Amino acid sequence: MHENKEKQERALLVEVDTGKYDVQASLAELYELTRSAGALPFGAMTQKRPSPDSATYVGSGMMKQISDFVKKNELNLLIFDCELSPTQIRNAEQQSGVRVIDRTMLILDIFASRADSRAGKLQVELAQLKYLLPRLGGHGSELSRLGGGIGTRGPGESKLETDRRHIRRRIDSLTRQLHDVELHRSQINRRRKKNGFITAALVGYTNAGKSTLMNALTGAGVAAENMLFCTLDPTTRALRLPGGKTVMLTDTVGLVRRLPHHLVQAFRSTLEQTAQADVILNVCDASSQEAPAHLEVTRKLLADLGCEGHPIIPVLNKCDLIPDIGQIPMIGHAVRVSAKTGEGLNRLLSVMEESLQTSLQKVRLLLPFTESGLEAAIRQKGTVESEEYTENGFMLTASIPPGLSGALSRFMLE
Ligand SMILES: Nc1nc2c(ncn2[C@@H]2O[C@H](COP(=O)(O)OP(=O)(O)OP(=O)(O)O)[C@@H](O)[C@H]2O)c(=O)[nH]1
Ligand SMILES: [Mg+2]
Repeated sequence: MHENKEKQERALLVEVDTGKYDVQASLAELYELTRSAGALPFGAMTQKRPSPDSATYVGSGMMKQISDFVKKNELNLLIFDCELSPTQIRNAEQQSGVRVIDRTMLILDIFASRADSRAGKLQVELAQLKYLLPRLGGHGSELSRLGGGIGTRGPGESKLETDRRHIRRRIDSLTRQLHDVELHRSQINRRRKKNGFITAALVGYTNAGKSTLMNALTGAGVAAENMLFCTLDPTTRALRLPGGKTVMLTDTVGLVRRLPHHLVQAFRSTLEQTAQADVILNVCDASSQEAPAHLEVTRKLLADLGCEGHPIIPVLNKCDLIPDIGQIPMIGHAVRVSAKTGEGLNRLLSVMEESLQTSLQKVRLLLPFTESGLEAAIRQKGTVESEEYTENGFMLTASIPPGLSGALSRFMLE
């Protein structure tokens, strides 16, 4: 695994404001990301320009200011809030005299240090190599910057070709291994579904309190900390709803704005599984100004992953941090909770139960006698209104949750 473990680095954050996104919010997030990666965010500089400079991203005058600031304050890292080209990295490093990384490398680095499971490690390494491959220029400081032992000095052209081939082979091998791991996971998932478990998932921005909520609801003992991307690997625990139904609740990887494309790709299967849950809890930090935006970004991502018809419950967490109830943002039918004090958790469970009930879809099915597992699943997760034996199987009229409709679609009548 490629990991950067050095003594604490002192970083200057660099932002170019082209008017395309909210610079203040993005910088605040970059600050937290830097801290979570173990570096000290010493300061930030922002430049307004219509578009980034092709040579150094910021303009040359700004680059001079940055270099002076770096020297004066003895900083040793520049973090640009964007994706840089190899040329921009090289130029900025030459002019500033310190190491330069971009937002994507920073996030990949955090993921690398957090990845714990086999799948997590494969996913992160794959994202790192895919990011690296097109950036292997002729100057070749990129390989050494990851300290991955693939190649450490500036390679000549033929060395570079060997590195490229090596990386492509590794990407192929990682993709294959990941495919196997995912296959295994989806089998477990399917078995859970067949066994009639209702599934629920916690999604939302990193640091929203998903793992804390998971622990409060199930006593799972998942690590929860004030740092970004604390959780990478999904954890599933049983949870009993007041009406007696058991739900399998999954805690999973958090999001940030402008999540690097390769990471979304690498974690796609994890996220897709989340989107297939019977009920989804979209958790946000109610004490953040950004709460409504975070809920919306998450909702969009879930829609992209194909969660139509699956109920999504917006959850405003950390309400204990807001002394005045009037200050808590009103967002649709969001449930207000505090995972820390336990406030609102009972109500959350009732809302989960209600939405599971109302999301049921009435269907008529002809189920072959061999599908007794599915029949059991229908009884546990939904309700059977009428049944009849026929020559070809059970004829059922039932209400089923969205999570079952995929498995049952081939047996539905009309
Ligand atoms: N005051 C307060 N703090 C909370 C609450 N819930 C979580 N926290 C804190 O928020 C921080 C992040 O909590 P986590 O549960 O790790 O957040 P997460 O959403 O799992 O984060 P990632 O795994 O990084 O995606 C921790 O320091 C928690 O103690 C809450 O209801 N109130
Ligand atoms: Mg977590």
